[in-house]
Parts: sequence; C-alpha cells; structure tokens
Amino acid sequence: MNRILQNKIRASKTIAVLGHINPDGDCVGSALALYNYLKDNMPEKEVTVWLEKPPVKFSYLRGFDEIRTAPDKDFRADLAVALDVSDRGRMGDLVPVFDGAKDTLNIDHHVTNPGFAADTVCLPDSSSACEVLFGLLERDRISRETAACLYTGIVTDTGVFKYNATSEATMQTAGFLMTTGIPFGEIIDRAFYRKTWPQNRILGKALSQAERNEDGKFIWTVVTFREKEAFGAQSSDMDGIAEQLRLTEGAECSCLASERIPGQWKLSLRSAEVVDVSSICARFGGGGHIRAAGCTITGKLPAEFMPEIRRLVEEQISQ
Ligand SMILES: [Mn+2]
Repeated sequence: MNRILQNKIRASKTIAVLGHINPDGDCVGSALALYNYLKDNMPEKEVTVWLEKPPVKFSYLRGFDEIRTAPDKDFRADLAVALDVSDRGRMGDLVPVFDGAKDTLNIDHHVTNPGFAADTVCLPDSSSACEVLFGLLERDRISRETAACLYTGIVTDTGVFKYNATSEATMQTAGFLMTTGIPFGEIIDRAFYRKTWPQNRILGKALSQAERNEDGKFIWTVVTFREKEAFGAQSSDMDGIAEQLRLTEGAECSCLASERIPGQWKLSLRSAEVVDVSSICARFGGGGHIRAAGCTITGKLPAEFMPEIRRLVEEQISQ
C-alpha cells in the first residue's frame, strides 16, 4: 500500500481537508471520508474540512454540519489535502487555505491533473477520488460512517456503477464497503435517484409535453420560465430531463430547451450512439461531449430554433 498519506499525517498536527467548487458527491464524499477517518483513528489531530456550500442532500453523511464554507486567509495547517481537485483554481475561494499549509497532498482521478500539490496521487483509471482514497486507507480502520462517505462518492461518479470508469476494482471496493454495514440502497437513493418535489413535477411536465419527429429518433421538449416558476423549479432542477427523454425506446437524440430567464434558452442535448451533439451545440456557441452537450440561445423562440436543431440532428442520423 502507498504510505504517502500515512506518512504525511504522522508528520502533521493540524490537517485541512479540501475539495472543489460546486462540490458533487465524490467531492463531498471523499472529503468527509478522510475527515471521518482521521477523527475516528487519530483524535489527537486537529482536522478541519473546507468546501464550498455542498448540496443539502448529502447531509446524511457524518460531519456534514462541520464543513467550513467561509475562507480563512489566516488559517495555517501543517498539511492540506485536496480531494477530487483537478486544478488548483478549482478550490475557488478556499485556495488560500490550501496555499497557507506547510505541506500539501492532492488525491484525484482526473487525467488532466497537472500536479499542483507538493505530492499528488492521481489515478486516472479510477472511478472516483473516493476509490483512490480508499486505496490509501487502512481497511480495518474504516468505520461504517467513513464507508458511507466513500460509497456515496463511488455511486455518484459511476452513475451507480454504470459509466465506463467502473472497473473490477470499483466493484471490489464497493463490496468491501458493504461489509461495514452501510445502508447501500438508501445511499444510492439519496445520492443519486431522489428528486425534490419541484424536480419531479417539472420532469413530469417536460416529459408529458415532449414531441418527436416521424421516425421517433429525435425527441424534444420545451419548458418556459413561466412553467418553471409555476412549479417552483430552479434551473438546476432541470438536470436529468434530457437524459430521461433520450432513454425513450427508439430515440437517438433528445433536446431540452428550458427558459432560464425570460428570452434566454438553455439547450441540453443527449444522444445514444450516432449524433455528435457537441458539434451541433458548437454552432450556437456552446459545447460539451459527443453524447452530452449544451448551449444558450437568446433572441429566438423555440418555434424558430428547434426546427434548426431538428434539421441538424436528422442530417447526422441520415448520414
Ligand atoms: Mn470525482
């Protein structure tokens, strides 16, 4: 086992644990996993955990209420450990806490990581920062609470053991974590599937008013600002709608147009295996990945831009 984490911890009295802006399940999970691991096994250490305000849905993880969100320029830790952070700037307002530490370590899994810390453990083939961190911890010192944090991160970053980065090692890690007695089904629901009331209602609204072309390969839907307001839905509540549309039998490509503010349309496109949606979004100044991309359109109505999107999608499908 790589002893770098143990060695650095042994040499430090005060330890600051950090993650990236807009923290997701892997970020919150890995940060709190290390926090809990240190609290459980080394109570003599002074450990603090720092994150930008994390989503409240992760409040089931122990230590959630102890997360510090306000930067402290004068804070000097012996060791700062950044988790799931692919780039120094990704720590946002909390960069000074990292920079103020005498020693630094970065535990990550992003292939683009330039190695900004004094030492870096970055395994791009790992599913998640939580999987990388697990490899650095002593198994028999992992409590149920720490295991719940690690499991949360793995579930989030693998889309519940579905994305390509899911490996045999991922499943073995998850299997070990289950042996600690974590409520794994509940964790999957809370971290991944559970939706708020406005989220589910706006999803239903968007799906019920969806349309599709003649062969059913392109499916689209439009949600206006007024409709979002009526359901009390935020822009972030639209996440997952385009993906759900794409899962329609026979569909190759989906498009959700949601009005962010009056007159400004956010488009989310998803495809199954043929259409390069990033090239379509690039025409409108957006971008993303081949199978998932987005763009923003202002000054046009859906009745004007959606036929254009449809034509571009159909063009690619017919090629
Ligand atoms: Mn991650």
